[in-house]
Amino acid sequence: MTDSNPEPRGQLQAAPESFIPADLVSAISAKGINAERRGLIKGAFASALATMAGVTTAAGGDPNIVTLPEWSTTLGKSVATHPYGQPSRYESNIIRRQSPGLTQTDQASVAFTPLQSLFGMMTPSGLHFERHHQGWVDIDPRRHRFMINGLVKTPTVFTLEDILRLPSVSRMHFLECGANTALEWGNSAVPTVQYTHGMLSGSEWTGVPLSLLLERVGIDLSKAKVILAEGADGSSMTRTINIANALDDCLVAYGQNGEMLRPEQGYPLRLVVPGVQGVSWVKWLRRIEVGDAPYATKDESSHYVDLMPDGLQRQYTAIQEAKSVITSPSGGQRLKNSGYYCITGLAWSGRGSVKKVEVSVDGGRNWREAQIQGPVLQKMTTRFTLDWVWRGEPALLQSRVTDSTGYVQPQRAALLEVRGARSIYHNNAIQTWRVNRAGEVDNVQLG
Ligand SMILES: Nc1nc2c(c(=O)[nH]1)N[C@H]1C(S)=C(S)[C@@H](COP(=O)(O)O)O[C@H]1N2
Ligand SMILES: [Mo]
Repeated sequence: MTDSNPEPRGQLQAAPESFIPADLVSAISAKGINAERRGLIKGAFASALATMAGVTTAAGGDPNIVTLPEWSTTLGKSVATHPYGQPSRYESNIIRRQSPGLTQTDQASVAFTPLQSLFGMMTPSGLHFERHHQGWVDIDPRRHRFMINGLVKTPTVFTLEDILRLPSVSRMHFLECGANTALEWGNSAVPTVQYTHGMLSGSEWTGVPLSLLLERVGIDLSKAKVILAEGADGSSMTRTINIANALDDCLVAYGQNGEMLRPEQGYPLRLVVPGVQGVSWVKWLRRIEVGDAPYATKDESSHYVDLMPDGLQRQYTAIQEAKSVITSPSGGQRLKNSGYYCITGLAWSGRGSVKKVEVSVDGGRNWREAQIQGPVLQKMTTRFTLDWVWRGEPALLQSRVTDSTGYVQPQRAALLEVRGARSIYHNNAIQTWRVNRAGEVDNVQLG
């Protein structure tokens, strides 16, 4: 499987020395690169600078600085051209992509987030990954209804207007499909981080706390053990959620990154179940039933179970354990020259927050602590960075997160020892990207 349409930032250029403050160079040295190597780092910066200098001192200078481009000498465009803003047309390769090996039909589909091209901790709404069991649906909000029934005093039907009038909160949380990184259980040749980890996105969600709604309809707390959430699409996708989760931080959400949910994300209502695998975040939410025992629906008895080495299935493994991945440099990218690179990636934990991220450039033999780019939020993606000087030698890049419970992300071999290799879901193993002498980065599995 190769990416026939590589995105524009697939080639990474080392930063020239003049971009790097002297104290940063010494900081890189202080963090484990010894004095004798300092000369090499200087050399690497200098060679990168020389490459650039070649451009700027070419006959007559760089035309891009010497000659004014047309956008500096003509009228700009009217605000009327874009009532709803779009990215620059030069960024048109930064898109969700389908994995040819995975999608069986147009409806039972998944499109992955281009993690290699994104910054910070938030996913732009238009690039949020999509996973539909039976296609996305285009709901008329005036005709949409949401019902709570089961073990409650007053079964109630809400309109969207009813929900919008209630007290709301906005919270940032990651959403990860339980099947994210599924292909890495086997000997994967999935080329890019978009396909290995792109069923992960982070957004600000706005909605009514589910606890408030359950209280309002008079939930029978002496009997209630679970809720069943049901969507209005044709997939009959229903999920049992523990009452503890339901009363904790779940939202009946209508907002995503400051505006109404996108249709692909469940417009006009979806359940937000922080820290829990994506399948429980029921989209196009139309019903919640309060019950006293798990419902064992098709999506929790035959699907979304983990086949263990002893042949037994693990059921209701809902929480997304701590996980991290380097998004740049990552598979499919190329380091054009030796020199300074900022290694960066994302870390997250369904059990709390990110405490520490470590990065190895030698396949896990030595680790250095990465810088965490705050704010660090509960059950939300966290950006990390690490300064690195590539000297043109082969490297094996890995990241490893420790979460607020003290749990450490496992190496692949350690995970396989416990889980076997017959699972689909919940693969949170350390990812390895190999850099060869030519600077090409690919996906490899160690151990
Ligand atoms: N009603 C409904 N809800 C659904 C699904 C679906 O197909 N129908 N897919 C689930 C799965 S498997 C995942 S991973 C998430 C994906 O959410 P997203 O498409 O907003 O990324 O939605 C979940 N909620
Ligand atoms: Mo999913």
